[in-house]
Amino acid sequence: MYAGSMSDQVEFFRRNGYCVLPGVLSAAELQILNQALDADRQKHPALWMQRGEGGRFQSVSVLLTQPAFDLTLFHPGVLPLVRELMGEELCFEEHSVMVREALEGEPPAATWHRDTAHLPDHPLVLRNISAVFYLTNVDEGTHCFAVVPEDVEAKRKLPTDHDAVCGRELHGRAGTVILFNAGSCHAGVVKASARDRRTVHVYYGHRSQPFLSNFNIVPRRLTGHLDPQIRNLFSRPNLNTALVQENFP
Ligand SMILES: O=C(O)CCC(=O)C(=O)O
Repeated sequence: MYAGSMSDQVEFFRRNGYCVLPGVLSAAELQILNQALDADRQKHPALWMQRGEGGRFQSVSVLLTQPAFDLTLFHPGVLPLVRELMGEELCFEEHSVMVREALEGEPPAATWHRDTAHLPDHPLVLRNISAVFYLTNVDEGTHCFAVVPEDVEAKRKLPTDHDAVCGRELHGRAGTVILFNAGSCHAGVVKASARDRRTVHVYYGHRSQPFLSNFNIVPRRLTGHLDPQIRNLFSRPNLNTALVQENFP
């Protein structure tokens, strides 16, 4: 079930730079994605980068190996709101899947940061938006995503500080999606936890802006998708994807 109407979510996002969408993924979708994640870590361990932080593993390659993850790129419970917030120039930027493993003992300090700059001329000063899909339950006792709320007026001053005094931990059941302005200060907060936390991270941007990163190669089933609305999401490829398309027609 979604909390509130789309206009409530837009207003909350305007005042805070993020919003929480509970119950987006069904039990069946969660099962498919968790199984695909397990299969991928088993089959392609070399693609899961160990990124420190007490057991952070992340793959930017699952679009190549596990098409099940396509549903996180244009989920009907997420994409219409993303389009409403971003506008019609919306395009895909980046996709990754992360596991933060269970951890005994002292957790590392959170690394607060902003992923991108803001876009001064946009109504929400929103250059890039990120959707974080929780594939496992996230609560006080698990690793979690946390964000510093910031309203549009504050964002118009184009802040760059990493002040996390007011950081807010966002908890939710598996299937919850967090949408946040990637220019907001945020962190993964690691806890001493008996459970791992699994997430999918999708970034979107504007076609008129330079691409955000060069991590992914987007497969042809997406760049050539039969649905023009979906195909359009992939119409401003990053350099890796453009080179593959150009040199391997
Ligand atoms: O682990 C998390 O929830 C946050 C990760 C993060 O900050 C990032 O990918 O930029």
